[in-house]
Amino acid sequence: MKGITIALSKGRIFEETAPLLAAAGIRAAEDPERSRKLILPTNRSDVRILIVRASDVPTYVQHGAADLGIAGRDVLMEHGGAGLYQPLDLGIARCRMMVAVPEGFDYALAVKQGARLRVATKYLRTASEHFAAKGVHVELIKLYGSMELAPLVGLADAIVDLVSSGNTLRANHLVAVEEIAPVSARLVVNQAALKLRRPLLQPVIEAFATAVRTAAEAA
Ligand code: PRT
Ligand code: MG
Repeated sequence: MKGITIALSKGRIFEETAPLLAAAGIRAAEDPERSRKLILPTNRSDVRILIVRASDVPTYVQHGAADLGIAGRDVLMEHGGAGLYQPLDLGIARCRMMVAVPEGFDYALAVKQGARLRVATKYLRTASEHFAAKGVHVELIKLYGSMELAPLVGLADAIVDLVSSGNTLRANHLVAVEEIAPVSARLVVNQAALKLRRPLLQPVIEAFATAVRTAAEAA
């Protein structure tokens, strides 16, 4: 494909990206929430959108199956970023990567006593780097979703997960005890594609940058 391929996930990333795409003059021909198509044409004949799982976006871009993609910093920290140029923080899909424990669990004391914490998460790399840097011994338990359940049923002492409103933690009697990183969505670009096809890709990247600046000024 000679044109531009953009990898996006449905849900909050697509919803919050649509206005930025529109500002760059790109509109999906179909709503990905309704369509079952995985390759969406756009109003521009030279631009198409791939609908992929959020955690798969960096993989598509790294291997050049997509030129551009939008992925949360959480996903990029796990992926590691190889082969990806990350020119822009889009400031959307904001949340925080946190350590959380059941209400009443004395996390500070457990850490101080050098206890070996069982931590459930889908973010193995991020969690392992975080606790290693603190010198805390952990047994990481890999889950694929609903981490909040694990401490409630004795599978783990703590979780590492994303928190935005805090409602999910509250509803499950958990409290956040440590912030690992603030998270927002980033534009990622295949490094080789940017070198070889800069005239095609650069205007789109710049249109995104302008849209992000305009949104920040309006806020
Ligand atoms: O859903 P799927 O398994 O396909 O993948 P995904 O969960 O990675 O994708 P998606 O679309 O749910 O999230 C895409 C991106 O949105 C993530 O990679 C984050 O960068 C970003 N984002 C922003 C969030 C949240 N906010 C968020 N609150 N992703 C997930 N959550 C979840 C969180 O894991 C927790 O279970 O929402 C719950 C907490 O929300 P509050 O509001 O109750 O605190
Ligand atoms: Mg999800």
